[in-house]
Amino acid sequence: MSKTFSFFLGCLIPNRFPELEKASRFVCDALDIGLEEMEGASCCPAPGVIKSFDKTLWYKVAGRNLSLAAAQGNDILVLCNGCYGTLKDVSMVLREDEGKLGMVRDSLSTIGRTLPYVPDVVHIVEHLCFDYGFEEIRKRVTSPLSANVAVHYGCHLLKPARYRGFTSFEDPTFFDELVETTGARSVPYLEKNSCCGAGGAVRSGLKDLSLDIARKKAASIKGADCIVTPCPFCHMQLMEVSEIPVIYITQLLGLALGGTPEDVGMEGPL
Ligand code: 9S8
Ligand code: 9S8
Ligand code: COM
Repeated sequence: MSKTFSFFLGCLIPNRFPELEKASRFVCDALDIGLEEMEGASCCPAPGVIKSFDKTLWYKVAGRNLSLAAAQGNDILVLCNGCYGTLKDVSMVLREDEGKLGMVRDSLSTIGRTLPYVPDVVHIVEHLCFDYGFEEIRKRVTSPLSANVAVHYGCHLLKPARYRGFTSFEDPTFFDELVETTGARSVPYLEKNSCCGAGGAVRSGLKDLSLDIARKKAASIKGADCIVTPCPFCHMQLMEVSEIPVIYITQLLGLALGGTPEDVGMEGPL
């Protein structure tokens, strides 16, 4: 077993996209990545919504989720850019700012919880690229793919830059490289680095505008067989406007690692 994480699912995957959970468990199993369930985990809470309205509440609720992982002695693995944008960023702030750490600890003590240390938080894409490693993944690919893929990074995987030391948000390549370990080819497109339009509560508040942004993005994709996402929120948004299939990174990887479409929650082959 390479490493065991507390597995944070967030809201969208259990409620709308259980197939992304299935595919992610398949990939972690195939790569020997250990997952421990986080019983009692809540919404991260979503950065674009709660952080914008009540930052103190945002720290406290995220702190409670961090405390569940700390009780298991693990770092946290997330599958969603939004969950990463909250839990990673709060984890970093609490390690830098004793005042905020004290505030969160006081709040946790009122519900009988503690935060003995601040767990690190990693996105599954970050873990696979920078810790697990492309070489190790390539060794385990048994069914190479030949698809042309439009890679969508989303925002929170790349920003804020001060907490994303592993990449540049101007010209990131790590996700493309991960996709290409499967044999697929990442194709360039004009709006590649732009937002899907959903985040920051734009989809909830201004749905037409939000979908216009997504349509502009999807329309700039040429010559791809599918879009690959690292985020269930982007996933939901792009599915609504895309003429080509939208799949999640662990679905693509799962197929290359020998999974059947059913193993990765797909109705049929790519
Ligand atoms: S949890 Fe509640 S709404 Fe969500 S999926 Fe990702 S961000 Fe965190
Ligand atoms: S949803 Fe996921 S990460 Fe975000 S804010 Fe801009 S892009 Fe789509
Ligand atoms: C986007 C999450 S992944 S949020 O809308 O910014 O909270």
